[in-house]
Amino acid sequence: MPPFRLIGMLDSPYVRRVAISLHCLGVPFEHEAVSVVSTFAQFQRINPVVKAPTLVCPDGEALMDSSLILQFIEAAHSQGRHLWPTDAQALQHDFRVLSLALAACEKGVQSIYERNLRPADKQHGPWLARVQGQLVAALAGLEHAVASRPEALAPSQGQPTRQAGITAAIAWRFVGEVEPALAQAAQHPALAALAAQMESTEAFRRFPPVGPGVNPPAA
Ligand SMILES: N[C@@H](CCC(=O)N[C@@H](CS)C(=O)NCC(=O)O)C(=O)O
Repeated sequence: MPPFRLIGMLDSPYVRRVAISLHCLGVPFEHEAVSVVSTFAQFQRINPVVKAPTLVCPDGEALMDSSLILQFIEAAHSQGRHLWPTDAQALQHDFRVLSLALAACEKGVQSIYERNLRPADKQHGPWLARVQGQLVAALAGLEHAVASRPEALAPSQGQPTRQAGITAAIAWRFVGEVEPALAQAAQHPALAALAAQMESTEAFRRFPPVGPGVNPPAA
């Protein structure tokens, strides 16, 4: 059977979290760096819905949504390995962290789509301000949530072990590149420290957030 194929650019925080998590879970996969923007038609041939990440299973069935992909992998293909705590209170906290990190990613994506894909004369300032305000709130909540239990989310013996820590670190790096003025390390010291620890692990270095970003397709 061919391995799983992970389709999408690693500058997408969603693709990157799936790549790093699959690696940490010991699940073999092939990564195909296909962009939803600059190589839309190529992506469409793999998955007509054009959502990154797409996970093509060995039988050809394509799955979407990073959280669903990871839920499926941990349920069926990780040989008992998982990236979640078993204690109910710790799990609740990890879900809080993950939800804030995913919200920050979503608002970052909306911000770049508004600024980079929409023609300048069609951009809507109040919408961008709303999105940026939500992004600031998500980062503030994430900083607070990470600061309350930094050690639990940090890598252990050089390995990421918690999905919440992985995605918080990826979100921080992503938002820092998309909206650097909003992601200041001085205001988010716990998040910046967690991300620095994560980015130095082998898993994070193996899957750096490279890609063209969300540039408009060539005219
Ligand atoms: N909730 C989804 C979000 C994925 C997402 O929005 N991916 C972007 C790339 S960063 C995408 O597919 N954009 C193309 C589109 O939505 O048309 C997930 O967790 O996978």
